[in-house]
Amino acid sequence: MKTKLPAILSTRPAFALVAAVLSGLATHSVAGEKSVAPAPVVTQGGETAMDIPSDFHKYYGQRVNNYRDAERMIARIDLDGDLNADGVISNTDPADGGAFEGTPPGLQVGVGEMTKVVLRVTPYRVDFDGEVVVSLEVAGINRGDKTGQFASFDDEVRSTGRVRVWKDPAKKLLLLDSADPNRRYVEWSTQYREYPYNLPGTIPRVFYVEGVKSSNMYQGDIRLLVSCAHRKPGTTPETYVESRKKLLKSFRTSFDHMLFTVRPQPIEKEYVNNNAEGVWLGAPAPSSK
Ligand SMILES: [Ca+2]
Repeated sequence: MKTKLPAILSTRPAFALVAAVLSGLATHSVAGEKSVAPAPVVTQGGETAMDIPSDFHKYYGQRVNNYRDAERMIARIDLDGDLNADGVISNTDPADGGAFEGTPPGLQVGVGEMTKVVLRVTPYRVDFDGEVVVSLEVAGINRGDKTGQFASFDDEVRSTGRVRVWKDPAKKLLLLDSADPNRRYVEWSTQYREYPYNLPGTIPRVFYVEGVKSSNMYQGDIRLLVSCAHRKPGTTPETYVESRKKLLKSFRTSFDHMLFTVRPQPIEKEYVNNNAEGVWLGAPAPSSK
């Protein structure tokens, strides 16, 4: 398994770069320590099929010429978080988005800590019948296997970190729990006649990701996926979950994802605005050095 890593990692430069840095750190710490209690081995792991959007929707990979065919999407959807841990979620700062969202470790949250994530939906069209469905789902990634899949749900829960996703910072409304098979998917839908005008009241603009159990094998072992899709009239939410993955659709499903790593403790932050936007909750106050 380990001998395959370099080949897998070299398929994406960002992976290779991060892996090189991490392996350097690992070597250094091993050389300097003797009698430290064995800590969980958290490594970069390999890139998996779950790091590529085509695992979610085949249209992405098969219709190359339509890759940027925005006209076939109902809306653009975008997840943003404070990946560089400075207390600000910036849609224009490359350090808060782009490749960093999909490269381990992704967004790092400590056990007992919560971080705000922003969901942006940009409507493209209004000329359709049916509903617009925005979904949010969580899954663990097996970085020891190219498919990213685990043999069983129990295996996944045992092997990965655990997050809960809340709609509010007071933790009153739970949206997702990666370790609860009944709380891995949540959706919001809106009728075409109202869309996009009722968007702010229907679809959450922000939510909060809480670290519950640390990632004990691989970094970036939790994936949060958002999608925006068209649901035809007459489709029930029950049949929709499977039917949404099929190829023949009136509109393309748009999606975005972000990787998470849960650390045993929160990482130290260097806030540029004293966390004025409440991006981090439950994190220790930054040191005054
Ligand atoms: Ca930031």
